[in-house]
Amino acid sequence: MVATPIRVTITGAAGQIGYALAFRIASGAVFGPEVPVSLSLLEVPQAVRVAEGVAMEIHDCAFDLLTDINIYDDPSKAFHGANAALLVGARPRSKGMDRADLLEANGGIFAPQGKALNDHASDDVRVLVVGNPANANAAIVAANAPDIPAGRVNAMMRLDQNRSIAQAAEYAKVSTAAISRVTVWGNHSDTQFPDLFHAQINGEDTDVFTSDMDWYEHSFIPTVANRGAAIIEARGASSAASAAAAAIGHTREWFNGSKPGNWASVAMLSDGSYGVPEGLMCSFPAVSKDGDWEIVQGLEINDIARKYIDASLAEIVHEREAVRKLGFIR
Ligand code: NAX
Repeated sequence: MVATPIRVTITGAAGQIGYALAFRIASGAVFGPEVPVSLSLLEVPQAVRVAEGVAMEIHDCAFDLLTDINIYDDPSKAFHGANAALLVGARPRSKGMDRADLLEANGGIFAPQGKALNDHASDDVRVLVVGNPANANAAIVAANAPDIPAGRVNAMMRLDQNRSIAQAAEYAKVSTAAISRVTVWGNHSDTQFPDLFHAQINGEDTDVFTSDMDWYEHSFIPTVANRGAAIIEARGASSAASAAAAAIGHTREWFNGSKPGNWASVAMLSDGSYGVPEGLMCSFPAVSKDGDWEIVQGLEINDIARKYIDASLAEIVHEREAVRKLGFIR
């Protein structure tokens, strides 16, 4: 019997992350070698032609798992029947734009996309927001999609987590595979807090990282927080393949479950855990079980971690108030 294809919508598919993402999803990198994939690409009208070029190349890969690929400039059509939606397309900050302008421009994208997801996606849709400002955009999607269960709209923190793991592994002189339980709390911005207090090496608790707080606070945290800027400076363009790999890692774990004993960083609406006010789009350590994330409970948050988490929370609250003033959430 041929399995029913999973319907995946990628927005901003003509952009650089979209280009790095679509081929890998079509090849089975997220849903595995047994699950056929039907791809929908959403773009703005002026980029539809570029998306057509991307689709031609995907077609030319003759992927065994790809059943069909369709391009849209209308969210209600692009999200029709979607089981997974990766919201990558966003409005970047241009010259002269301040933070409020940026939030307003993106609210104009993510509020209608949230409504379209609410009305047209499959009942089991899972939505990952990659486009920045990711937490604010995800909060706008969630507010405009009341029928989608709260935990099923996430903002992507996985790239920050992967960057943290890579830096930690280099410091400890172990492979990245040896590192687990490294997660990032808060906002996808430079206030994020990469948490090494619960890190493990080869499945064992370790103080390798936290016994050198000078390295932790003055080298590791700024390196992770500023990695995106360092890549732009070196490459002349922002992270693309690593962002796509992060979106794939997040979505694969969401659909297929977490590795036993390991945790993921997931920005989702707070349920009040760890003193994070209910309804804030904040990243927590989480595990995926039966297709849903559960926040890891009972972790000790020491004074140092609390200081960083609270600073990031203050920024999320500030952004939420700005978005509320603009009328995108209540
Ligand atoms: P690009 O500018 O290359 O591509 C964005 C694409 O989105 C363009 O093709 C554009 O036409 C399209 N788009 C714009 N508005 C749209 C709409 N309303 N509907 C559908 N498509 C629309 O950017 P790229 O480098 O691919 O980055 C995409 C987004 O990811 C940016 O907002 C970027 O800041 C964000 N990132 C988020 C990361 C994260 O960890 N959460 C890391 C990487 C990245 O910086």
